[in-house]
Amino acid sequence: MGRWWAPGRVNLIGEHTDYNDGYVLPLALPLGTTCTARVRPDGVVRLRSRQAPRDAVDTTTAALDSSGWSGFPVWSRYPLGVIREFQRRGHELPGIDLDLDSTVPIGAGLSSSAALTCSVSIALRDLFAPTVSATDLIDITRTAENVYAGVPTGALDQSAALLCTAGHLLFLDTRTGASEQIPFDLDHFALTLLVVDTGSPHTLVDSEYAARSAECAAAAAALGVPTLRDAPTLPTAARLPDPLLRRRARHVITENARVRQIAEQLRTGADPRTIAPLLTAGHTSLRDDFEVSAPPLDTAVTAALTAGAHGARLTGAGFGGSIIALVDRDRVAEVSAAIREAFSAKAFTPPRTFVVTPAAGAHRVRASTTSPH
Ligand code: GAF
Repeated sequence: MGRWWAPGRVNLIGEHTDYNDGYVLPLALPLGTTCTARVRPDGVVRLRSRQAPRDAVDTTTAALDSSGWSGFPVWSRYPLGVIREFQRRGHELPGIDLDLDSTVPIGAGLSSSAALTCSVSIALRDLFAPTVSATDLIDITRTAENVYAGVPTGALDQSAALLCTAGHLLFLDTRTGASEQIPFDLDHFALTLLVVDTGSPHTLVDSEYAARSAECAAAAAALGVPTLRDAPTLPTAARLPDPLLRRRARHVITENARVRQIAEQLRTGADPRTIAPLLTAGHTSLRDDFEVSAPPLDTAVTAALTAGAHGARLTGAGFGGSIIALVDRDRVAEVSAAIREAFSAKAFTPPRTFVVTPAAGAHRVRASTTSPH
């Protein structure tokens, strides 16, 4: 028996770039999923989740072929997909009990699903397949999400959960897999990163996300390039006759440039206040060109900026979920209160605000510790 833990994430910048072979810059949250695993010899797979106590799953390793999964609750397709992918890659699993417990809010755009799949994947690696590499784990967990849960995501969330390190941003080129840990010590500059979970469900996320992915592929095809990563300049996008595809391409091209510029500035130890306008520009681009924002997200960003945040933007897929704001340490209470008031004035669900510092990526929890950190 053992316990493993994997984090949720916020993405500082680089949204909807991963499935276009572009750049991302996430950090791991101190919130995550704990997976307690026990090997069993009888081929039985038992899944329990504290967040879905009535949806227990009892099946067998033999039953996990990729068809006929409709009887499994949606949440369980993520861990079952991971188990199935290990099997498909030739790793024999005798049977297992998995008890799962998460502190990542579900539907908040903070990547609760990658925290789930990645905690399970490192448990299975350590128990059954020690030679499986980090790159393989990213592939396995992304496949669990794409094929078994049916969400056509890129690799941002899984890479963040598996590769992030405490105190750092992960600068990742999703095409090559090349990554770099960039120190991100906001405290040194008397700054904080405020996360605002707007509490608005991202209901359209599956259908709209798939639509954005298809639009980006169509824009790349119209430009005659493999992906929008290969259309690196705005004049290139301007050649697109369809205004919708032009806007989608413009977002991806400018967002990739923002990620690289922010990484460049932070790498040299610049005051993070200098990147703040790029964060806000990222939000504007997601709102106007990529059209994935929503009224609670825009309200939170505007209220944060008006109350003195240096920069703010939605994080994750959008359509609801969370924003992040770069805020002076001594103004967090004021900015949080301003957001709450703006939500109250519009009769939105009260938001949940919290401050984060970059946490560790996925790891085994030592038996002697009571906390995963
Ligand atoms: C979701 C997806 F899972 C990621 O792959 C990424 O595309 C993100 O939305 C948007 O940047 O979190």
